[in-house]
Amino acid sequence: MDNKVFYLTTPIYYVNDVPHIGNAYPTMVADIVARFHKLLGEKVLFVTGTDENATKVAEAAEAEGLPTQEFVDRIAPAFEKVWKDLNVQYDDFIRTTEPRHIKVVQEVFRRLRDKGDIYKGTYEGWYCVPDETFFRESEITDGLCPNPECRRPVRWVQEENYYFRLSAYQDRLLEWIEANSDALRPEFRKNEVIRFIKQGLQDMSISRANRGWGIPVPDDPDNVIYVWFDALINYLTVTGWPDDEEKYKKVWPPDVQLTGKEIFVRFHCTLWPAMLMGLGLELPKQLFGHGFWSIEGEKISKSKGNAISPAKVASDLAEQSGASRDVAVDALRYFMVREVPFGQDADYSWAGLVGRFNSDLANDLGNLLNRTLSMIKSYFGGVIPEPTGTAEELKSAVESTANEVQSAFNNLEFSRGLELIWSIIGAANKYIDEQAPWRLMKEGKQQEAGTVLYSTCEVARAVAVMISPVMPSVAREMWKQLGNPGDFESINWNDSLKWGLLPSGKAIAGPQPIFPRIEEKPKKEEKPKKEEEPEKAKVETEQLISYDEFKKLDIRIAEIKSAERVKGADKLLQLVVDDGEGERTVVAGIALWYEPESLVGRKVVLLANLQPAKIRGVQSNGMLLAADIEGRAIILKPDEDVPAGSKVR
Ligand code: ME8
Repeated sequence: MDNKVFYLTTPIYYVNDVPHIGNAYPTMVADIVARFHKLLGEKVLFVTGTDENATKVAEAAEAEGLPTQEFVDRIAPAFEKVWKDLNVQYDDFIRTTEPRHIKVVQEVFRRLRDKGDIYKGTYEGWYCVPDETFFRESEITDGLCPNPECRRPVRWVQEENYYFRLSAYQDRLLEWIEANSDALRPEFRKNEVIRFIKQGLQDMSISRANRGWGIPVPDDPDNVIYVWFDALINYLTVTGWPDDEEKYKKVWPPDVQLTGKEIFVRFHCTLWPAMLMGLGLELPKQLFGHGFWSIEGEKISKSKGNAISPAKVASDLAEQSGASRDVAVDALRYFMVREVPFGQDADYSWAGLVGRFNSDLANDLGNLLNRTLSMIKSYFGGVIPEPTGTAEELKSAVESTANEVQSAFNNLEFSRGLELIWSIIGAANKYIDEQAPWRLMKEGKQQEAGTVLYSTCEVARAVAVMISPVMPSVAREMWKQLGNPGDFESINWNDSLKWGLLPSGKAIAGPQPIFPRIEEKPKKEEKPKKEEEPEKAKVETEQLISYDEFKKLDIRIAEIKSAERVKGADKLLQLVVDDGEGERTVVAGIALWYEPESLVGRKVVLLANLQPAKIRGVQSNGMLLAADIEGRAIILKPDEDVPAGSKVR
């Protein structure tokens, strides 16, 4: 259907605690998916919310000494605040204590009871309160919850309850999975679902004795509806079902439902579709069970005190880098979807985050924009030059990659999509190095230099469009620095990714680095190990240096802090570098091939204990190491981002 709204959901979170980086994950991912579909020109309904009727929520309130309603009213806004802090723009936020939800849950209950799918019986069994789940006798060992993420003691519960006739849906569920190959993803979790269903489904207890918290069973207020039965219905409530038929028709069924792996199999892929079958409603197009984040190799848990708040990570990143908070938030969003293919487990570490920030964002993306804009400033007075030709290799890279990125994002393959975008950034950086606009300028080829810089601006513009779902604030800032080539609010994947839309002749401001690098202190020097005596070389030693002589060389990584031309010397640049211990001046003969501004922030290899020498009146304290290709100097750089001061051995 043409005007079908793209409907996307996250799990709704228990309000027994404020959100940590793990709960933030599916919400951030959903925001990326929502923004991507909006960028494709689709109408989107992106919903998240809070699950408030659980026993564990009531217990958390009791522990705080607060009435449950007051407690949930206090925590639910904390979720909304975190989402706002992470630049998450949902379209609806549902709380399961809202009247609109209570009404729909009772309606579903009534319909299924009238139809015979819900009946009354006595329940006896093992119940895990933290997971709000019943388990089979065969699943319990040592009296502990079988969920590996939980492993807390289960309780024996005996109650007269209402049951949902889940067993009746076993075959239909398997048929549905078989007939819809994309409905459950990733594939390996789909296989888990099939195994689980094939083991045999039992009817499920879906009510509890009313202890003052929960949605009352219609016409039987001594009982409340089981929290999972209630919570899943939130996905229906927000569509306006059954009263707002117009809205419901536009929205239903969900296009993508994201859930963590622990609630994927038995709730989202078994109970939920069976409930919908019972109601005679269409099933979700896709349910995706994502992986879990650990922190520095440890499971996230309150008792370990490692439940980091995403807002705190973003503030730390902003503080340590000097980037704006919005940029830091974007960097966290980028990190979380770039680190592993969506679906797999991942590990968070500060070092991992900083590594991505420095290498992918500062060195690759930031550098592309900064060096392009700073050369436009120096060579073209800050006016975007008119291209005289087309950089075909960049144009076709952008156009073909944009299609691949689109299908990757469509398929929730974010890390692959970003990798593809980064391949274009790499190609553009390489293109600048090879075309060397600074040399073209020296040779009086201003038009050619203009074409090169126009082309790399175009790449930056296309990159801004493509990364905008993941890093909306960064994309906006890049857009601004590129002189606002069109209204950012109305960018669109199909139209904005055509080559050549950047208007030339427009004045732009100079570059303002978006991602200032984060300097990690070099690790303390390890005590030098006792060197093994090298075997006496038997070869001719005249041309060779001894190991002892080599050891005298102090070669290390340094970071260029500033760079300027040496007056009256075409080939020389005067650089101030940080060698890990302090700053020093080095003169390097690279001015023909490197634009001073483009060097700032780069890591280079420095021979630090060369005798100082005066070159054209400037004292040089050391030497930058470079490869010599037919007289052209190509400076060396470490393969990965390493701190200034690291020794080269
Ligand atoms: O289960 N890594 O709510 P919940 C990745 N209310 N994702 C994580 C995570 C981690 N370490 N920890 C939590 C509930 N999550 C029910 C859901 S839906 C109708 C009802 C994410 O507050 C993951 O998506 O325990 C998981 O499924 C969700 O938070 C569970 O949140």
